[in-house]
Amino acid sequence: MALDQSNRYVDLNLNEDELIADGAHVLVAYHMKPKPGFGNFIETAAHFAAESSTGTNVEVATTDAFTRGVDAIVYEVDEDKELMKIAYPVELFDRNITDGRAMIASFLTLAIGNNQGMGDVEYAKIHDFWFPPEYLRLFDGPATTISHMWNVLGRPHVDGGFIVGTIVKPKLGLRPQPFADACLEFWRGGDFIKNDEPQGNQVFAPMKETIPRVVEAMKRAQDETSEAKLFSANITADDPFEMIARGEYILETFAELADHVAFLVDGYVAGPTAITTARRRFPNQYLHYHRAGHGAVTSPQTQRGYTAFVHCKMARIQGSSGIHTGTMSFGKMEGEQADRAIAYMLERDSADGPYFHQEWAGMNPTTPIISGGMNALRIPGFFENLGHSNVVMTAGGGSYGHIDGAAAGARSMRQAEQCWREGRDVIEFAREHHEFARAFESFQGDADRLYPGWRQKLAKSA
Ligand code: RUB
Repeated sequence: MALDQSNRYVDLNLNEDELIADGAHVLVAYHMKPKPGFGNFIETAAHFAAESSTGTNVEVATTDAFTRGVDAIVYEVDEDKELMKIAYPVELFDRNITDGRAMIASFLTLAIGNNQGMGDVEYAKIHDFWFPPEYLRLFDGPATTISHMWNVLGRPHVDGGFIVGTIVKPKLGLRPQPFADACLEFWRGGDFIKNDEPQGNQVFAPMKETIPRVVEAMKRAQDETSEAKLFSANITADDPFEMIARGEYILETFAELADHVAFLVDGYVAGPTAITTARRRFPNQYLHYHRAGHGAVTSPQTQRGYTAFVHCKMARIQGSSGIHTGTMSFGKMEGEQADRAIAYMLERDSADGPYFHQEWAGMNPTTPIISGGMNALRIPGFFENLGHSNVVMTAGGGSYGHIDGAAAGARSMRQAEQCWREGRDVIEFAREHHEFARAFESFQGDADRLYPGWRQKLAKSA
């Protein structure tokens, strides 16, 4: 049986409203379950708070009065709901020696560090957290926002609307020219292309051969359509210097089109160092946080780690201009309609999480990037659920899988958003919009599921 530390690390008299008004603590809400055969809920929670702040599994002689003043304290528990809330004094978190700023790595190391492997904890997962204003403002936040892209596209910088995007598919296996050709084809109908997250500098598609051809494709697409086009280039690497080298090469190669470039960083696998490298070294570029791998800790099937909501909220704090938020059950990845709360937490200045209300105090917003199995047929329902379309949507299969090619796929997505925005009947709208109608032929499984009887209804009008 572990040492009972609840006298020191638990204080159920602490009041959450007062903690928030005082602004001296970071608050974290976990779902936690003690391992059978060890301590009860309170004892385990106390050990958890100890291990996540000033303590360990035994008393240590070096603890002094100051140390006790920065203990993390369990202030609320509900064993039936497996809920445990912990207040972490802000002083616990590491600051940069260069500029005194805060870092998400330190938050993670404490709030979701050693506690993930404790022998007396069956599992624990962060479901929400709250940063006080004085701590929040020590983080970078986004430098550029979706307004930057709307400006480049020549749209209003507020409510500039839907950005139609894709992911170059196949995921891997295109050589430089076929890759650039795939870009050109999509850009004939769409706005924004991102590298698929593993695409970078493969030997069969070296960056220094691929990027110049992408620039040519962008110029040609812009000439043909008289519209601006955007490209999100993957600069992810283990080594920050490699990321910088890639970023500089890409900007130099796009030259006068450099503001049409976003930088994609695989922020879950490469971590906060990679995000911060891009945020600080390239503050003029739109920072596109891709989250491949996050399901290992965020999946609803995983009882450890943190939720997708928590992950996305951290991405805004770190300075991501946009992050993938999932498709809220309308695409191919896990998710539910209520995940729209993730989008609201990213875009608003004041928003509710599952446990805490966060005031962002003017920190720039982060764009929800909607991706994963989307196509035109899924779009009207998606926007109905979200309530607005000021987002980037990237559909790989939904574009390159369109029966008439990627340009038609892009147009079908734009039409689908228009259909929702104008509140039109989907079948009637399809009768007047060829590419949207052809999306029914292209994605017949979705058509049957979402619009039963579509074949007869569309044929009737033909
Ligand atoms: C999209 C794709 C992306 C996912 C990642 O391709 O596979 O990597 O968006 O998921 P397609 P998420 O459009 O062909 O499905 O966006 O949830 O992080």
